[in-house]
Amino acid sequence: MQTFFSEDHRLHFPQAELSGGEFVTPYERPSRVECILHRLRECGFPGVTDPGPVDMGPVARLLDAGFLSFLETAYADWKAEGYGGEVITTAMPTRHQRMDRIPRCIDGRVGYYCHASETAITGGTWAAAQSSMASAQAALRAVAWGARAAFALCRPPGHHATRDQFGGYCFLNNAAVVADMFVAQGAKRVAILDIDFHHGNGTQQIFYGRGDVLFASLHGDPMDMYPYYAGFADETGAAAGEGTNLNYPLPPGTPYGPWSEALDHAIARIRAWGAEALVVSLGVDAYKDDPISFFKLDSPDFTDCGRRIGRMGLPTVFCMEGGYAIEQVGVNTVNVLEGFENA
Ligand code: 5XA
Ligand code: ZN
Repeated sequence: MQTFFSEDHRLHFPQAELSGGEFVTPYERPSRVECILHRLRECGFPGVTDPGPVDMGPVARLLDAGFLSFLETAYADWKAEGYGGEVITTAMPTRHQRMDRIPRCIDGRVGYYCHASETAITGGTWAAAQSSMASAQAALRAVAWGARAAFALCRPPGHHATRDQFGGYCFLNNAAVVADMFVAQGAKRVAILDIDFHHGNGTQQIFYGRGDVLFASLHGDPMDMYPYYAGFADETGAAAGEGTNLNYPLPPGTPYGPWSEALDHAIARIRAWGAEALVVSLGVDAYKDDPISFFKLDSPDFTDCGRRIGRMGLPTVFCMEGGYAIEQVGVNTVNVLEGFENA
């Protein structure tokens, strides 16, 4: 399986993340992908290919134009205002407030286009997010041209980014754009399977009203875990999308047994629905020692998970999402890919 990856991910490395009332070094850091690349080499995966430039056409087709231009100029606008640090919001519109006005000032616009203040925008964020999207698009092209599967080693990740909001370390929703590109190329039904520990609220939002893309997510119960305000089992889709949104919220301490039962259930639903192509939001933060998560999967479980996904027999694009246990993120990620290939 070919990997697509851009060195430009390094352009995004904020100094700090607000976590537990303190500024800490962001968990989502460049060394994560170095560990994955190292493990890919160790396991004899074929070379890593630079994706080339992003194609903003499919991105602009799916996402909000105002949001995209905000992301492009946010850091420059912030600096032009005279601010010294990185772009971090201090206020967001909440219930009882207006959502129909986009403030003129940069502080107000940051809050309008953000849903979680742990995520900072730096001078290199826009270029890095575009390069991450380019990897996802190159993986899609490889599969469209006949490969059974491809791995987009995306950084920054994407699944929390909605049509018009960033947060949860995500800016552009890579998996969503890939799924929409599959549809644009003629697929009638595309499934997104999100195995990251966190609910993919952004992906859910983008496809909630659509019947051609099914979204299934296994994640920490939002009663106990970010993103808190989405990811409940009764969110099943709306209008044409009714029945095509499947959430599997699971409690703290969930081990592989019940997790894999939920996975099998999601896979059975995707099969029965008749998906022609699959996008996997590949996070490995369900790992037992992940520093910001609470499931109990062990490294061999990721191999088994990959095997179960591989048995679906679908053309598949893997898009990297989360996973922060630096010493095991490479092993766990590559275990999924190996399991898939050996299915
Ligand atoms: O999948 N999402 C993540 O791993 C990031 C969660 C950020 C929580 N503050
Ligand atoms: Zn995650």
